[in-house]
Amino acid sequence: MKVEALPARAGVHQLHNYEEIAENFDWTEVEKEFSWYESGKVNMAHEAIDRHADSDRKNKVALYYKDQNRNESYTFYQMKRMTNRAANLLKENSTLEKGDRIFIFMPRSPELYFLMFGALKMGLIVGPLFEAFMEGAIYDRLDDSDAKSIITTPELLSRVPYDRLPKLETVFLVGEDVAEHEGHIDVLKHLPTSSDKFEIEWLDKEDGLVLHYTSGSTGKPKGVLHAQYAMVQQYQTGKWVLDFTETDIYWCTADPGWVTGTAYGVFSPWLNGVTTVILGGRFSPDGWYKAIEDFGVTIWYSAPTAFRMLMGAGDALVKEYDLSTLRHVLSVGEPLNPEVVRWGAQVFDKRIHDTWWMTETGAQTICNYPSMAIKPGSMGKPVPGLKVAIVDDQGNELPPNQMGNLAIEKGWPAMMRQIWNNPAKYESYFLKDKWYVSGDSAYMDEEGYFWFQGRVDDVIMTSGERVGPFEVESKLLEHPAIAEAGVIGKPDPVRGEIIKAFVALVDGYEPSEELIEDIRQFVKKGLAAHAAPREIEFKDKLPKTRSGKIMRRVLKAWELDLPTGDLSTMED
Ligand code: 6R9
Repeated sequence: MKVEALPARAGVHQLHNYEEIAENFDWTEVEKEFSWYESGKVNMAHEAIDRHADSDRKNKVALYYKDQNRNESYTFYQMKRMTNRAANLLKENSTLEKGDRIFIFMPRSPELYFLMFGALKMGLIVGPLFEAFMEGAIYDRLDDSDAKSIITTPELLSRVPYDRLPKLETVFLVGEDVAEHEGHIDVLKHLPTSSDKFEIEWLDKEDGLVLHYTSGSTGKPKGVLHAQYAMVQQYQTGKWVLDFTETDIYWCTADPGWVTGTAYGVFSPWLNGVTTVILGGRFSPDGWYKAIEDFGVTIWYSAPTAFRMLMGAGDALVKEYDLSTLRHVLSVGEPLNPEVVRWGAQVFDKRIHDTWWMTETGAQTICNYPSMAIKPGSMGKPVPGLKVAIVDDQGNELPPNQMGNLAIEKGWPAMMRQIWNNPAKYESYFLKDKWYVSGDSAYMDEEGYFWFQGRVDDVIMTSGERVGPFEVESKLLEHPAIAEAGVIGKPDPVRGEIIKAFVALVDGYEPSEELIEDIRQFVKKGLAAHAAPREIEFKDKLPKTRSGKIMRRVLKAWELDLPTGDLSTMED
């Protein structure tokens, strides 16, 4: 697919000379922006909060928080005091020390962020968990990482199997009715009386920061460990990609259980001293548009599933809100369907800028920069200072337009530093001791733009034709009756594989043989005959991760009657 480049957006000051910067970029230039460049004393919480609290940004709002019951704001100075209180509370009520693992398992709230940064001030490694996790998922993560502590709520406590976790010493409980006893600490009781002065634990730039568990296509979830040094890339991409300026109001919709919710929910904006909005509670189209209007959001970072759900809620709803403050909209997590891009341009008058990265990369990697011409459907170009290439299975670089493994040259600032407890697994990601192999397949065009094709293990081979499930799903979504679509290859004795689509219908449509035929013809005409699904099955809902990715491996397991594997990241 060859699409004309769109013109660059006017008036943006960063990365106008992408080619030149990308050619010679040296990350030590960015290191100089941090106080540790001189002092050697590193701590994310200092750079993200205290540094601003001790500067002209002291009374600038760091956090706007809103949910059904609360609507609060905290300046950088207030964040410094609250995170100091949290750090003291954690320290005084446990044996926690630098490098110990503490998990956070609770719904979004200001306290979640006080405690997360309080833990970072103590030099702990923080493991964020989705609140939807059930007991098995909690057990696997805490057990694998020998966690010493967890922060949760009385409502979620029953899912923490502390009797089976001998290393788990302290449970911090955030809620109203807390039965405090040995090892169970009532956070809201102690927080107001804890000292608001705290001596930060100084770290080395290679010391641990966050531990995000993520599930692969097989096996148990693995713990991806990031170092403090990730802040260098998280900070700089905030400028280049998110286009942060001093007056922006930024909203990243991701939960901190997903890497996007830590790296770009709080780290990147706060490293840049930018005001951040956190919305609690569940997704609702009205609630989301209202948040943009109420807070005057200027930069909005979300995900394709969310955009698709907003699209499904209809254009009339958009018109009920004043979204005129929005100046930059971005997406991550899944391929951004051209249909969604067209819709965004139409209703927000903004092109949605796609960004590609993954838990393991720790920060944005391939992006559409605001100042660069974009090709809809392309993930964009590599972040300057990173070398990204398409390689074959032996690690040889492939020429433009050839599909292969999307790989990144080892050693970028935010690269994961370990798979917890599993060095062999960590090593297995690298080819020729040079390339980190992402597991995604893609190609690069002559102009250096990267095009996503699929997860390597999801690509379908049907009658000798290679079909990316994403392409078919995108086409299916354009059909008026289809709300969600997931496509897999189903083994077939004749064709190798056939394409099977699982679809959820828009309200008001009913499954029928005619509809199946209509959908098939729609894909045939719109895409290609060989890409039309031979089988179409209707579902009320498709299996998705908490971060919105359609779980094709679950569809495949259903289809083939195989065990579904680890489902801990699945939406409830
Ligand atoms: C940040 C995050 C990583 C996987 C990645 C890829 C998919 C992410 C994408 C995209 C197409 C994009 N992915 N961004 N696919 N276009 N712009 O999502 O991390 O949860 O680890 O997922 O998500 O398949 O390999 P993570």
